[in-house]
Amino acid sequence: MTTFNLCILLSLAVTVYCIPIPQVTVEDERLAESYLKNFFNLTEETGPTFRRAINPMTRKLSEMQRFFGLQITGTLDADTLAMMKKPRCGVPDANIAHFSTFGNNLKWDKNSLTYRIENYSPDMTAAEIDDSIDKALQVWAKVTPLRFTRIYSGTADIMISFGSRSHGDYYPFDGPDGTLAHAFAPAPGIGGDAHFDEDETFTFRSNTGYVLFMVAAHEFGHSLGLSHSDDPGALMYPVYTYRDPDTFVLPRDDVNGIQSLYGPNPSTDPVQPGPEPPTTPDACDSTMVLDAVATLRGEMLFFKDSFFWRSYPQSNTPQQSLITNFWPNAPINIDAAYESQQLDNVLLFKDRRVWAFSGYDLVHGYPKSISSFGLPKSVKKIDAAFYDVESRKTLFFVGSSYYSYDEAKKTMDQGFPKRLDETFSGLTSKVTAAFQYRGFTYIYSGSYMFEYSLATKRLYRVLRNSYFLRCTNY
Ligand SMILES: [Ca+2]
Ligand SMILES: [Ca+2]
Ligand SMILES: [Ca+2]
Ligand SMILES: [Zn+2]
Ligand SMILES: [Zn+2]
Repeated sequence: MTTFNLCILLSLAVTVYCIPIPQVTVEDERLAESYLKNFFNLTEETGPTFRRAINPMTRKLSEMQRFFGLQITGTLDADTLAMMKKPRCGVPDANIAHFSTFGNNLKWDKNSLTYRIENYSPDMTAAEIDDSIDKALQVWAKVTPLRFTRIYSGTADIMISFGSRSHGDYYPFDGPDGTLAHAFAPAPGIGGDAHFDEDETFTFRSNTGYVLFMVAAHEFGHSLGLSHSDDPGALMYPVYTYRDPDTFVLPRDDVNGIQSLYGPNPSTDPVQPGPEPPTTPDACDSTMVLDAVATLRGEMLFFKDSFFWRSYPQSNTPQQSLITNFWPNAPINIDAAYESQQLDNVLLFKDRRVWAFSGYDLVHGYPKSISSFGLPKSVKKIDAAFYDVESRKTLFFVGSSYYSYDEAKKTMDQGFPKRLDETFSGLTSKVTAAFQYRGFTYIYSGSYMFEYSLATKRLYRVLRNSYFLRCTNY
């Protein structure tokens, strides 16, 4: 986990100081080459190469950048390198699409499958491993006619084992981090089997180490016939993300994928069908109401549900991630966010609480109550917030009024709350998000965005979400 955090910070640092091409070491180049070979089918170059032809490395880098929603540069830039260093599944990212299958309708031709746990990891108790494996299979059984029976000897359809480095197939593991596990598509023999890298530290439910339930649920998707998805909210996204195993619900993209192979669960209770599968917010949805918008070291962050998009000024492909992928301790479905340039922190608000992050780390002493700013106790939540570079004040929007906080003195300014329309002409309904960018102040109300200059107190334009958060369907 440490390396993971470190390299993300590295990518941030590079963005901050605007170094266009990071120092790429020989080691990084070697990593990139093996990553593209393993996961994007990069083949060794043979025969004559022509100077003008597109270098296969460039082509595969672009393919990978497209899959992960990174800026497509075709070069080994900092964000691409950071993505390559994230812990992930060992199965290649063969097809570029939302949920995908292995092709040729590769699936089990029976709905009753057997599984066997061949050995245990010392990381967890046997009971915890049994429970994690069982729950991971039930994730898929809940939404399909598939049923799983455990056997204790002989050969099961899904043989489950822990091993390190060379472990009996042609796909050796790589030591700590990197590849966490891999599994084989439905077929006799090794088909359907799932292997876990014993050099990882697996856990039952803590967010230090890798939650075995999450890794196993993903691998069993492969065992049943699913390939990787480019939907960052999908369980079948190739990169590991911590999620709370107690509240996990299989996302919509994965439900669609597995049901395209096996159909729905015939025994789902039509009256109480269980929680609705979560869907990933779509930047192309023009009616979307963002939860919050903030800047972070020159980038723009757009928050919605469990997700946020990062948008780099020089790029028009915003990258979508789970909030917890960046800040494992952060809340989701937040109310407001702003960047404190004084402290170099980003602050996230939800209900009466505020979290401050420095880079990717929760600042000591947080979460705190929002009354620590001096807001009256009657304020139960903040609708939006932004930091005004000119006056060094942070404005907090609450209902039809707003408060002003002095970042330097750390006190609330006198004479507030003020009515919204005293300062922001034309703004008649509730503020949903706000931020400042390149001298202009953007106040969101629903899916509309009002562009103001605080210096001239003028409303310039009324824009749509898509002005900054570009829809990049291709
Ligand atoms: Ca098998
Ligand atoms: Ca590994
Ligand atoms: Ca909001
Ligand atoms: Zn996978
Ligand atoms: Zn293996």
